[in-house]
Amino acid sequence: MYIGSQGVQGLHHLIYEVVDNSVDESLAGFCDKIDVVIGASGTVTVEDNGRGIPVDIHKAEGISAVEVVMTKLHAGGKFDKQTYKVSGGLHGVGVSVVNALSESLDVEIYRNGNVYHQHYEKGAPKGKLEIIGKTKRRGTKITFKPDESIFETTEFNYDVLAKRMRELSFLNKGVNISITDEKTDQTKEFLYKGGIIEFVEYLNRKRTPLHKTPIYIEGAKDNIIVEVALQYNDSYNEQILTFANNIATTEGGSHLSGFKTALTRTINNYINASNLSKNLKVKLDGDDSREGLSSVISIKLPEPQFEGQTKTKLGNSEVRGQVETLLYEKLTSFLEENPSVAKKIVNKVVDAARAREAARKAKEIARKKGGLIEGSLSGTLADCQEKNPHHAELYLVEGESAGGSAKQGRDRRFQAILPLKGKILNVEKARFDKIISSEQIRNLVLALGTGLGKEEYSLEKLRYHKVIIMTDADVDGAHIRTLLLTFFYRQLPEIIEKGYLYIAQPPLYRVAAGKKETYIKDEYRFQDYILNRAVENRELSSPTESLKGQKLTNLVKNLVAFQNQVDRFSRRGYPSTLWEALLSYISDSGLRFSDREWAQDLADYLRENGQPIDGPEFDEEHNDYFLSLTLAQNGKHKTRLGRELMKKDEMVRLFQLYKLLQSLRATPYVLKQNGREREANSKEELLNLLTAEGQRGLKIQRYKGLGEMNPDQLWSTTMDPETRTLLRVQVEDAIEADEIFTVLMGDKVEPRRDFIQGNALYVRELDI
Ligand code: 0RA
Repeated sequence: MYIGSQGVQGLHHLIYEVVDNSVDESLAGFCDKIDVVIGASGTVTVEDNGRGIPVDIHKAEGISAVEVVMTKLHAGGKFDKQTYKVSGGLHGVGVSVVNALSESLDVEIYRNGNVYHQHYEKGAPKGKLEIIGKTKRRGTKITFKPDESIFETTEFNYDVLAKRMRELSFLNKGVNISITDEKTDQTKEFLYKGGIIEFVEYLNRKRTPLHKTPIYIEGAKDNIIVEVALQYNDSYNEQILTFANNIATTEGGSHLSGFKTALTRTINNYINASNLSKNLKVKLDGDDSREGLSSVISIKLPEPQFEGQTKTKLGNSEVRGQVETLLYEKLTSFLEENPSVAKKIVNKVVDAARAREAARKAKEIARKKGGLIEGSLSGTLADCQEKNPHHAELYLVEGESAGGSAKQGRDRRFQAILPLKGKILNVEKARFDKIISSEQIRNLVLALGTGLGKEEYSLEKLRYHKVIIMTDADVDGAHIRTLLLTFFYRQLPEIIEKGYLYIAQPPLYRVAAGKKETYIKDEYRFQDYILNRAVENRELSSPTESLKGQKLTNLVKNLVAFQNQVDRFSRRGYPSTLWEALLSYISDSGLRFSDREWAQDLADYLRENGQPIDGPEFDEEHNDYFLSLTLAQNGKHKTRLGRELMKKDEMVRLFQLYKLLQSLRATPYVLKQNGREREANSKEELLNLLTAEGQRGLKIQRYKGLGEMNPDQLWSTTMDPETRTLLRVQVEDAIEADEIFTVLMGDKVEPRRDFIQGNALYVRELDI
């Protein structure tokens, strides 16, 4: 496989590959805008404002240059080797591989005053490169749909992609990169004129930096370009991100070791040269010089060698010395020229060395008490019989009473229970010596078996490969869960990385109809349950049709899907009344945006129906007409209503659903049951009516505490492997995660308040 894997990573690489070509175009100085859009049903569009892929006939091949780029392996972007191709993706395979792995691909090029278009399927051109319109701009737009028969999944992960796009714009200063997910309506735009200096400021922006601006060092030698930015903050965490040719080298490598050596050496020298060293009773080690350090190292080199387990370790040995020398020289002069900054850094480092010494002593005391590995567990853990960690589970349960229920309800053969007494220590605000003197943490670490801290910790000793956090669905539960997540993320990150950490999902609802009670996991299933009840023994009539039973069930399903889509459009500012008018018009007369009269009639019809429509206007890039629609948000923003919108997957789907809802074309709708009749006059009203009817006679309880369940219920709803749902904790975006932990658990109040206010809208229900 050229793209690395058929899993989600390989899928993402398709996007990276295409984007890399645009980034190359920007490195060459011709492009400063790249837009990535994930379509609602699996397409991806990458558009840039570069020179546009050449369209002339390629002499050797006898076909257009675009077609060569799109179909020949390793043709990549550029033909001339002179161009220094820096990004080139992890495998640098070129767009032709993306094309070959795509069900369909469309390329549009804006060049020579023309718009060119060509369509491909599974890598093969279907038709020639054609001129479809006129334009004044330049650039390339590639839309592809990954082949479902090749990839295990075709679901893109927005957060992962957004993280990568942000990274790319930090690493390539001045390029504006945006990413939009039309499935979830998320969008982000990145532009960093300061490059990696801003990257470091970003890493530290929720922290308190020790010096105002990051230290920036750059240099180039033998075709290798080195850039380093660093800034200390008052936390105890080290965050160093390294890149080679825009690729994250998470396993480090020669650039990182050169950096570390130089940093320690420079600071040591500085301390020795001043008279500070007399007051310092302990010797510095490398870790001390990196406490509270945020840094980005980015290097660009002609032939990177990637090694290591995940091929993310830079191998080129010549880089080590180069980074080391450059950093040593420039950092030494920086410290000499900026004594006040130097003083702050040195104080921080000396402080770290002293704290390390204190932690060592605290550990010794802890060890005398039995240590963090062999110590006794003060009787709280109810262990399981299973000794093989693969099959053993540990539940971390909030509160003694839920802990008691869990102990009774569990399967003792493989499930261990550790009840937690109230809140655990917030490790974000504590240094290591304090962490290991906490009783709760000692118990937790003893139960896990791994030990803690550099010298002692070992993942092999972990006694359970499922560690499951089980807390109440209220504010306290969320707080305890966050404290535990903070602990694992900061102190035992490998448990998360290996996928051993889970969150239990107690049911959200208990509904009782008479004596029959049911537990329901989530909102989605709750809605399903209610609507199923709503259609039982009921009949729905419209002026044209009457439905019941399975037909009615199907209709309601489609209605929910239709309404969900309408809601999503509404959130983007489209009027919710637009669709009924638009879809009924086009289901009668078809889609003919190249026909001026048709477009004029459509505009008139929509205006008659109260829609804020302008146009039609002519689109010379595509030789057709479009209308303009004013979006509800602040009444200013306009969008095009034309061929492009109607071709979108989500529009196609909405239209399909509309057709499946033919029986609802005329109003009013009447819902009947045993002579009871209720009326609705729109699809939206009908859905509200069904929801209300479905809840009649039900006792609905939204669940709060685990304590509300007896041991049997706890077992069958939350702990039984056959029926339970567990959420696996994954860190999709380490930078974002770091930031959230810093904000939520750190000691700056301001950013925490902003975070809470900013996210309050996303909280559906808050039980206090
Ligand atoms: C070959 C040559 C030139 C540009 C490109 C390819 C190019 C490829 C891609 C892929 C996505 N966006 C792109 N933008 C440009 C140079 C063309 C010239 O000299 O005008």
